[in-house]
Amino acid sequence: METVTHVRPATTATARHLPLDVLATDVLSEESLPRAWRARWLENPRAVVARTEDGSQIRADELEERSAAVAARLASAGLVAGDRLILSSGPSIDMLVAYVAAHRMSLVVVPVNTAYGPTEIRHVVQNTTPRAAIVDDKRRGQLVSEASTEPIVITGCDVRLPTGGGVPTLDVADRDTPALICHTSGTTGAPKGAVLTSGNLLASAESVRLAWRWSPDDRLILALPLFHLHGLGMGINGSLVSGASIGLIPRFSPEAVADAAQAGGTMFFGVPTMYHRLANGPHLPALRRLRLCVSGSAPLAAQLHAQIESGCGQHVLERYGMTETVITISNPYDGERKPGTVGTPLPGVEVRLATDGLGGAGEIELRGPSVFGGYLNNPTATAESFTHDGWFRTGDLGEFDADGYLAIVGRSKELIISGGYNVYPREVEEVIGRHPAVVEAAVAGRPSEEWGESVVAFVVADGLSSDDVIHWAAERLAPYKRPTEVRFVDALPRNDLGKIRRDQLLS
Ligand code: MLC
Ligand code: AMP
Repeated sequence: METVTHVRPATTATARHLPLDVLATDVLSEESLPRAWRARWLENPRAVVARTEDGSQIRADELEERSAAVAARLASAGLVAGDRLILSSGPSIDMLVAYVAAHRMSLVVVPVNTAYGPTEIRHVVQNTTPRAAIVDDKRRGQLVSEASTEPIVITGCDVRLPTGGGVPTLDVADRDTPALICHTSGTTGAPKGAVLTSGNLLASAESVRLAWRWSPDDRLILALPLFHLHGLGMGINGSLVSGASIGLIPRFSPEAVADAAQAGGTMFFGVPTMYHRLANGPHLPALRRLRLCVSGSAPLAAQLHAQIESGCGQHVLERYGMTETVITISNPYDGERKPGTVGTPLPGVEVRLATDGLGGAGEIELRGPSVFGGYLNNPTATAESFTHDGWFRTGDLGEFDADGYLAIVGRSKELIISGGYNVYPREVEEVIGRHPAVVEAAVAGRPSEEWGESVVAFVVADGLSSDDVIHWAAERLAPYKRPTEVRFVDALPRNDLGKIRRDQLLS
């Protein structure tokens, strides 16, 4: 059947997100992240930009000065604008300074999950050929070094490198300057590096700043990891362009979030698993004090939404995003926040659905200033991820309701989301399939109240136990990717072409 598309005009939907006193906006007026950040620092140099649980903090003027000093040390070590820099660290003020320094001197930051092992690290290093890595763990530094075929500078987050060489030019990035490469599988295949420009990141941060009325008075409770776009692109970039302050929580727990709320936090951003844990423990009422609670990265069950509302009065604002597009669709700050929907397009974003010609659900396609330009060294995958007329294909299926709110109703891509982390079935299948006693293996996501989905492996093998399979996977994959359950089967379901029917595994 012929495919037609239903276009939702950006103008009306966008208008819902803008404050009443904002008639029109250019989310790219400040050109790049460093220029927008610097403008905020100059407006209020004494403002506290970030604080940690142990009481340490950094002011705007200190961040400006310290990031310039770190940039000078990186330049002395030979790094120049455009070089790629791996950043793999738990949240800390030093890590924030290093991140800001990298953007100020136009390096391209490559965030790496701190739970990655040798194989995962090798893939990222080989794909991005970084000139330097800033890591908070010696062993991880060693893995990066071993994976690199070129000389590479490895340093801790305090960046204790000698000074005295070249002084880099700072804050000259423009909207087209590559700023971040995040790894994701997109709709198919092995992890690819999505290249986001400073303009992409600024546009997204500015649009959520406006839409969520983010102000210098805000204090964000940030317990997300800082190697994905939720924590980094929304939490850090959004706070810095708003002139707000960030309360860094290195390890999520409901208690730590409640303490931060009691200590003056105004906003909390989390994945549904975090809300599930808050809602099923004694700390939920502490959220009542907050101005705004936002959920994203995976679907927030309508039932959990209701449970939170009845437990602490918060109408959680659910939004939608993706590595390749940053945050694009959101429920409104003012107006109805509808459970089970992700809302309407943010300023500057256009959304359409590729349907089968009958209307209803279809693949979500996006266009806008935060949508990336392509994958690193992969023109084929880049071409496949855009339509012939330039819209990005998300691989998510959506449906609009009568008010123009979008509901995510499924995925056309092969992806399991566990606790907000993406697990690509093929990566896990390949690892299990390499076990000498395994004939074949397939992986699917089992619905889970706490995790959203949990990884289940279906294995054809003789003489293996579940523990053997889990142990084998655990030694080769980050912990969140390993199966939580193994089912031994005689054969895997296949279609006429011999392709595994993942959709039939759990039925
Ligand atoms: C941890 N574990 C997980 C897991 N996280 N297993 C499956 N899925 C996960 N997400 C493992 C641990 O290693 C541990 O293994 C065991 O599960 C229990 O650990 P825990 O202590 O209970 O979990 P915890 O460490 O508290 O982590 C839970 C969590 C974390 C929810 C805080 O998963 C998390 O920070 N998720 C956020 C991910 C995120 O930021 N996604 C954004 C992607 S960007 P063991 O063996 O040690 O017991 C994106 C775009 C967008 O998607 O729109 O935002
Ligand atoms: P990532 O590639 O890690 O950026 O993950 C992006 C994917 O997370 C999207 O393509 C969606 O499948 C999913 N996602 C993000 N936010 C939501 C949400 N609010 N509801 C449902 N799925 C979401």
